[in-house]
Amino acid sequence: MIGRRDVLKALALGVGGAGLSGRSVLAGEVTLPFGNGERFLVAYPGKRPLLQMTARPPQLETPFSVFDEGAITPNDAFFVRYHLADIPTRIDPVAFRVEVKGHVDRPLSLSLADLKGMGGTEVVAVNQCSGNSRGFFTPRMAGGQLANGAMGCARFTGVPLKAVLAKAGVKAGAVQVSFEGLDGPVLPETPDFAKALTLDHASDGEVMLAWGMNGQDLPWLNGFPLRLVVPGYYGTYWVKHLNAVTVLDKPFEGFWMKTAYRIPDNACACTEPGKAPDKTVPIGRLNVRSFVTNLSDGAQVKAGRANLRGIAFDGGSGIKAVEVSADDGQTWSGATLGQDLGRYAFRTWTADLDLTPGGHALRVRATGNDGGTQPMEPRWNPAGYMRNVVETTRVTAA
Ligand SMILES: Nc1nc2c(c(=O)[nH]1)N[C@H]1C(S)=C(S)[C@@H](COP(=O)(O)O)O[C@H]1N2
Ligand SMILES: [Mo]
Repeated sequence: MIGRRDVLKALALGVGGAGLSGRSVLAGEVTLPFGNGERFLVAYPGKRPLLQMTARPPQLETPFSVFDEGAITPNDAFFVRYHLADIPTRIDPVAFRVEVKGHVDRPLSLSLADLKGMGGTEVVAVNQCSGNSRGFFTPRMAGGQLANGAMGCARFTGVPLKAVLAKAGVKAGAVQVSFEGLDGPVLPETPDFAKALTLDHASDGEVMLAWGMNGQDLPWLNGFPLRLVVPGYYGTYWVKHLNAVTVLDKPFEGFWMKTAYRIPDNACACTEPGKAPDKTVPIGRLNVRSFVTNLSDGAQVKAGRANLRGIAFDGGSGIKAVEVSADDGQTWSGATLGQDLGRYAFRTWTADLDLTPGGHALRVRATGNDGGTQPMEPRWNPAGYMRNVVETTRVTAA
């Protein structure tokens, strides 16, 4: 059934999409607190001004102040990450199909209407790029020099991948499921972006094919009209513009699993700075992090009682506790946790601290229900992934 609204939408997105880069609007400039940190603030279609890391493909970071607005990151502020420059600029949501194929009994070609007919489920989950905060590492490494804005938390609506796989009928002997989107490389030598999950993970009932984000269609640059949502896992698995789901009877060997997005195979996922690891494994779950959102580094504050506010999250065990320190981690006091939007979501917190006149290194540390916590010193690895050091906010009270 083709509704009038759908037709209008296809046209509007087609026109907007065709001029995607041409339509971006320069709205200012900011300097991130590390070398080569100069960024233009650019408004892309459907987005408020965001920090542009690259223009082709668009890679946009969320201004950190947005995280002080609450646990849900607004669609127009949500960060954007692409690997390949040939991103889709025209998609007809009525003609769109996702193919479910490979080691299945009944290959499927599903429209958005087919998927929506399978019922909507929701999850509030954090999408964070593996390289979020990479720009703060020393020694520095190659890769996108991101501050802390390559993360966001949204309410996603979709259908469990489990239900889609059941409809197709997974054949005995299947081991993994791979995922591809509509974007592609500009040069034929560049490997197309594709990711894979084990069949067990793909069938856990939580991995989702999502069409909705915060009650609206997915923003174009966040994967319209369909993306994979892998709660608790790094953004690299959250394939955008998802148009192919392939059940495999042997492990996936593609570049983006076999070569890229791998971490040292040890408990800290780290190496001695400058050293390569002996052995690597694909990156997996988010580690635990926390941030102060209402005070920025270098702020001047009034001496006396200070109210701190922030967010915390982990890979899905849920936040058990947040603590703050006004003396660079010598003494700690507990914060009060805000509303629980689920174990994959940002958890807001507040805390009061007494600040004597003078300089203070404020620290914030979260602990997950699984006992995971944050290190006082950053852990280094050659790709600059998974930074989760206890953050420091230096303020002067007067
Ligand atoms: N099709 C497609 N999906 C993709 C990517 C991509 O390059 N192409 N990048 C991945 C990476 S590395 C991240 S961090 C997330 C970012 O999601 P966002 O752009 O919606 O914030 O998308 C993932 N999905
Ligand atoms: Mo990423």
